[in-house]
Amino acid sequence: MFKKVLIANRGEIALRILRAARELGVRTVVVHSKADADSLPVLLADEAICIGPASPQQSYLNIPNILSAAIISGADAIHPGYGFLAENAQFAEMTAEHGITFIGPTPENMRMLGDKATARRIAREAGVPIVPGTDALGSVEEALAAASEIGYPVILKASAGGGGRGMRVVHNPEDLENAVLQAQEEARAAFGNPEIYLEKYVEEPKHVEVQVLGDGERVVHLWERDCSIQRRHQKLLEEAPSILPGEVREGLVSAAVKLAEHIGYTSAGTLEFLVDREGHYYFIEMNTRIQVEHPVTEMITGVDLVAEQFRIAAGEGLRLHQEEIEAHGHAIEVRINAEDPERNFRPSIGKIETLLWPGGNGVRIDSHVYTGYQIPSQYDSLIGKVIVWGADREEAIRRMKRALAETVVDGPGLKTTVPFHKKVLDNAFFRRGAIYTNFIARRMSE
Ligand code: MV4
Repeated sequence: MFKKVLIANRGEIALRILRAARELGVRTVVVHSKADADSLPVLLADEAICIGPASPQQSYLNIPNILSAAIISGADAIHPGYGFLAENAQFAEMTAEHGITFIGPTPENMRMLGDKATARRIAREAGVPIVPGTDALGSVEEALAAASEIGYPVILKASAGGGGRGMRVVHNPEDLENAVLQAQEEARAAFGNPEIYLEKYVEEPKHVEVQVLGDGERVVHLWERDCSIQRRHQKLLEEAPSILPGEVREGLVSAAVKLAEHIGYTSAGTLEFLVDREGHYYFIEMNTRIQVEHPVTEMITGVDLVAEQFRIAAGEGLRLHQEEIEAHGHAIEVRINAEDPERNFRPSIGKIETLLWPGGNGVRIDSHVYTGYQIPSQYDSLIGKVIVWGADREEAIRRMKRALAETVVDGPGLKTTVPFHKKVLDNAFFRRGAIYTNFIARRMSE
């Protein structure tokens, strides 16, 4: 196992990684920006190193400063968390060049799956269902031909995009030429790569993702999560397992393992699928990182995914076997964001004056905030996650309602997503599992 890990992230995930490291007996170095000098992971770490000013470009994305901090502190591994440098193949490569282990997938894994058109090709090769569509588009004519064969609506996606960025839905052939040109231009501006591809647009799908762990030789799945409850591609509530027939769940997880095995995937990864009303599932993209919503999987399987990332990176191999991974009960996570749901989820920064997290049976809190904490304005607005486990979905919902009723996150002008979550939990469509990617737009807009 490693002696000392550098945690190249902030907020709740920095603390989550720190906790796993402590339990494994690995010393911790937390790097931070000036704005995060009094954050909880910084206060709890064995060592903390300031790597730059508040702006992410100059701190959490500053590769020379992060690598210098790792070398100076004598870290033998770096955990990137999610976001920032987590899916940056070049950063992983540079880390290795300095004799430091990157706790995550190989740079090759990241490059192959980071390009979404390539990820589609790999899925097809592996025999995993993908949405009817194209490889990288060569011309407008090619797009027109493909769309007329597939049928409208279609969706244009940037190969270098992902997570909903750079997508465009097209409903008829008259609009396609302009949409292609605009999508290419947007992709060039946003990602420095104009390449786009086309897919059939799946209407009102469920968004279901499969958690996998691989060691380059073997892959296991840890079942799936439903992440349909999102707003503008920001997930708000996630649960495990999904509300799907057993055969569909079995199909999804075996497709995920097939794809991940096909490329010799290493570390924790998530394969995203769309599931339509008929229960057909289609692979859309793979995330080569630990995800925000990983705790719901940990709650139903009892596996510490971050600790497993450490063990795999340390060369201990995958110790889990598929037969021993059992899913029990139901878990739900809600994201507590410093945002005002009454004002279009506008970020609401401020100081936390009163903080009371829930507790009791089956409740887990992953949060880096404390009483007196000033929420910095430069980063995402996630201030914590409440995760509950119940014997079944009903119990998990009741427990989450109980937990949120105990929760107090208050301060001058501070608003959070807690009241919104309470309404979701009482929504009749949510309660009967009628959740699709349009749930919030369709069922929660008064
Ligand atoms: C789609 C789709 C419908 N059809 N692809 C959005 C996030 C990105 N990972 C892929 N996304 C979508 N891709 C086809 N062919 C609908 C979405 C989508 C969506 C997906 C998951 C969760 C929320 C979503 C909200 C709107 C659209």
